[in-house]
Amino acid sequence: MSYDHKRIETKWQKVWEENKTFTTDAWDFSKPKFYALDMFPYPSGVGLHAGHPEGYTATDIVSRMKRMQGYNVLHPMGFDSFGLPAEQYAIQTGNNPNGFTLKNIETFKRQLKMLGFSYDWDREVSTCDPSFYKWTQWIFKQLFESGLAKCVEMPVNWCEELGTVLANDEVIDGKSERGGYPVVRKNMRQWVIDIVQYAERLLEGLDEVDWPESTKEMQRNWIGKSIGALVDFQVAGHAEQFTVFTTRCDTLFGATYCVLAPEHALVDQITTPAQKAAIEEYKRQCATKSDLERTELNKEKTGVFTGAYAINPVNGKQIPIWISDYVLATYGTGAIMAVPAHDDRDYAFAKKFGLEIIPVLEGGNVAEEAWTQDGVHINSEFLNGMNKQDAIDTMIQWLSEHHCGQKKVNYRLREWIFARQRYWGEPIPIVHLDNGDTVALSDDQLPLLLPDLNDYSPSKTGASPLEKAPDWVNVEVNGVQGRRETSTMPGSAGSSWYFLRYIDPHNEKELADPELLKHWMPVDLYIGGPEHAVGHLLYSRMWNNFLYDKGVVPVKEPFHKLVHQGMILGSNGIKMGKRFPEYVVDPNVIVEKYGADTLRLYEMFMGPLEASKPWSEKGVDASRKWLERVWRLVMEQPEKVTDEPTPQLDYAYHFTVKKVTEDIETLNFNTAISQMMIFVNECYRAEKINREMLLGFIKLLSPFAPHLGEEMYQSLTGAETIAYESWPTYDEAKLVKNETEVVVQVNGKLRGKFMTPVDAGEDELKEKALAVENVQPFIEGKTIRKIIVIKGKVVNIVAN
Ligand code: ANZ
Repeated sequence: MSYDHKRIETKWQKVWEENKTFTTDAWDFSKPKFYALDMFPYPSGVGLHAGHPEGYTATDIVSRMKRMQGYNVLHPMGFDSFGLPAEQYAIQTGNNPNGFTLKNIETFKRQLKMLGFSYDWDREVSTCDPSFYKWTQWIFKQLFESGLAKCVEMPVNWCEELGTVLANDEVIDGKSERGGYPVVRKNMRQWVIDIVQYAERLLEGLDEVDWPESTKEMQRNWIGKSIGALVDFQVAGHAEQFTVFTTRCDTLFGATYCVLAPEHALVDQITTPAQKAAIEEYKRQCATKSDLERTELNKEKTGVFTGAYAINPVNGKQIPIWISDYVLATYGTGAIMAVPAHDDRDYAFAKKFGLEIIPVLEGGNVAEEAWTQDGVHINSEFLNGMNKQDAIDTMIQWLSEHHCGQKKVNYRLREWIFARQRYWGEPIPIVHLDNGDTVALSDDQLPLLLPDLNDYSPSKTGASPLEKAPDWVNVEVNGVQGRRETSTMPGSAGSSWYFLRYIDPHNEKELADPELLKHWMPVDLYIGGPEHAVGHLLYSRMWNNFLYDKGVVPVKEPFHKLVHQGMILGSNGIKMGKRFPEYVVDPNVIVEKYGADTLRLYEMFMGPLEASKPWSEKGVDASRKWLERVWRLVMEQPEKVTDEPTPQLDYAYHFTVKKVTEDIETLNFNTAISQMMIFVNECYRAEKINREMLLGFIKLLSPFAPHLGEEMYQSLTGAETIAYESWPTYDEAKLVKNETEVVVQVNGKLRGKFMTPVDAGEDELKEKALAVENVQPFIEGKTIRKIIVIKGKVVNIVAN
């Protein structure tokens, strides 16, 4: 019988499903635990793409090996099912996005099952399912009650086309990440989560985890810790003062003007009548620019004088106050002291507008450019002669003593905007009472379900579609009338904690049983795309740290080891996706034609897991051919299999067991496959194969090609499943190569070969070479002129 992938794969998927082969008893603490997690997919309308199986196969291989090694493995899957695409569909069709989402989830599930992943489907979660989002709302409530979730007036990224506010990581070059629509800054009342409170913890935690260094570095940069000082400036002739954040308070004597962000609250109050029109016009222009555009170093500096002056606290000098877009409202205090002699942006600005430049550090030539390196302080009274660090310390001391400043650690990390003016998300379980109070729903009112609507579209003014359900919006709490919060949570809400729910997905009393959480957390291996490096992977760390503080989860860091799979590129090396439909590889088509085992094997053989790799149909074909070769070896040559030892395969077998085991552990799947290929070649060459070795090899292969593994194993042993058979072990003693193969040439042509101890001497090799059966006819009746021996490799007989 030839290798019929359709028959085998359908058969085993049915067996696994019917026998619940991969159901995990989470309460079985008798074995060591292993939690292998995939980043769950967003169930889009188009189904799986070729990129999904890559990471999913990797965790599946590890999970399957770990089970065979005696671990109790938790390997779940679910769906990140709230979000914009389903919502856009709802707006276009007037249907509730729920139905569309459920249909997509069914498609995804069918495809995931078709690929033979060993998920425990009894643990499936879906973030849009009320039994799940009840707990998302519950966590939000804890954050609210801890003062970490709050409603504040703040500048936000407003996308009119999508009718919603976007997080910083969803805005690229002033356009929405999804759809590429223009995004402007606008002040709005927003729910935010004060992730900045966790900035220091999030930095510290990075030292504990086994993550790619590049991802840790991205998180560090995103958090952007900066140690500096706050300095207060009085506005001349006004009662008001403003505060600047500076990392160089030692240069205060060189501050010759101040700049407020155009959105700074003080601008309108201090602007003189003469400057009013110019200031207004400038503010309007700035609203359309992204932070990135605004702070770009090389761009022409722009700005407008407010007409007001600030008093430099250190010398009482009056210096002009400007506004400019190079100062961001959202960083530091939204105001700076400008030291043009020692800062490039300030220098360019001062040059353009003819502002004073006073050097306070030795070195450089301020007539030409800013001096941004270190130097001894000059023109700075009590700092003169000091180096940078001493001067900073002295100045902070001076500022504190004079009550006009203090040391300050600042983070680039912003509050996490936690609201969307959209329908398809978790309702925020909050009521704004008519008496001015803002209250959370009581636990027994959770989940707060979404109402059905006739029209799901957002409004261009920023009002949520939920406003269209007055029966839902208007409520009474303890006799007080109020209105429900109508914005919904962002897409990142459910994904910030889903890994906890898998551990105890049907618990109705708690988010998960504390004892189970204690046993199963942290996740041992988490695989997913690098695009989540600063979004999801930072948010979920914050929630987990918060839940740790609340005593809900047992560890601070949720993901012990993290790996990003590389991108699968089109065969021309271009990223596959919507823009290049001709290069999109549909996993359905590959599975139909070649089988899931071939697809899995191929995606693991393409190259290192973390590298980007071009797709090649030839490569798929070659993977399939190799599986057929394995099939023939195991299934079509019964006479080759023996219970006797086959010492010539000892080395190859034991080395293969060692290599494949270690390579799976370190996720070097491509080299594991190469080694299995070498072993199969050895088996073809050998006359006989010991049965135990053959079974051991099938076990090694089974995590990669599980259907084929099951089928071959069953036909040799009658076993019901290979999934919990014990993983092969190797004998260290057999890893010493004591036999080697020597080839024999006659007049340079290959004529035969023989096995010999690695340390055999020259005479022994010559003698053996001459005795090889196949060599005989080529030397018969000839005179042997010379025999050249390369030890352990070749014997060349020269004869005529
Ligand atoms: C005076 C000064 C003198 C500065 C000097 C630098 C060099 P990091 O390290 O990134 O935290 N700054 C502060 N708030 C800002 C805002 N909202 N928008 C734009 N720039 C802002 O940078 C801190 C420095 O960036 C601060 O120190 C401030 O300029 C500027 F020789 O103050 B400095």
